Amino acid sequence: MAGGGDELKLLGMWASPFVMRVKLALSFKGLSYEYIEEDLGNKSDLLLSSNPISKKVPVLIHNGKPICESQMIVQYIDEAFNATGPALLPTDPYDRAMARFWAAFIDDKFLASWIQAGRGKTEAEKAEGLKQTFAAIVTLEAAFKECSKGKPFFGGDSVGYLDVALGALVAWMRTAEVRHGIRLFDATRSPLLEAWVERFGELDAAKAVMPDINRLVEHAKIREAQVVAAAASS
Ligand SMILES: N[C@@H](CCC(=O)N[C@@H](CS)C(=O)NCC(=O)O)C(=O)O
Repeated sequence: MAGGGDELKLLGMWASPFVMRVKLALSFKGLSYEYIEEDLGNKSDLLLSSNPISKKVPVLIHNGKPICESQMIVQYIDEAFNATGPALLPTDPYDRAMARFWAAFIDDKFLASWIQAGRGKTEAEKAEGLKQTFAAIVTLEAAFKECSKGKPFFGGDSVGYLDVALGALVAWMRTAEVRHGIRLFDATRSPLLEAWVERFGELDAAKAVMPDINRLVEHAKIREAQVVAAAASS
């Protein structure tokens, strides 16, 4: 599959931004793999046995050995296939630490507040979530400036670990724009990220794995209705 006798299987769900990270990393590295779509309402035995801790996708199975958690998987791909395609993590230890730090920030601050903006229990909670999301974007704008060192990507001249971590959310950002008219990266708040998001979306390796936005919009509507119904019945 991946070449050199390696067998790679990815357990995923098409709309998941976490799965998208792994697809992007494999795509940028030029690695081939078998993709297995999971029904998260009826998880396969392979998923349950491969990720007994959280039972979530993505799971990458390399020669029979499962790796879980999107960020760990992308790091693993970069290390296990360091001779294939571009390096994703920087080589300098300090820059590597910074890339990992900002990737954690993307999940713990930016994504967490964005989820609150969409799924908060009250309007006030949602508004607070959106406020925190915009604050996180301003911080990420500064991180882009620091990591890219004036070049087009977080990784410099070519995409790196943070481009993958944040790039996986691009399709969902476009979906939010279509559904709610909210443009997260814009010229006033984050001009560098606004330019980055366009540049990233134009990459062939990214286009190859990005989900269709209309399909994502429909999926998001259904998910939202399910969340509302679950909240009403609890
Ligand atoms: N921190 C995990 C999050 C993965 C995650 O939340 N996956 C969702 C799909 S987007 C999932 O598998 N949900 C099924 C469940 O919670 O049972 C990662 O980065 O891989």
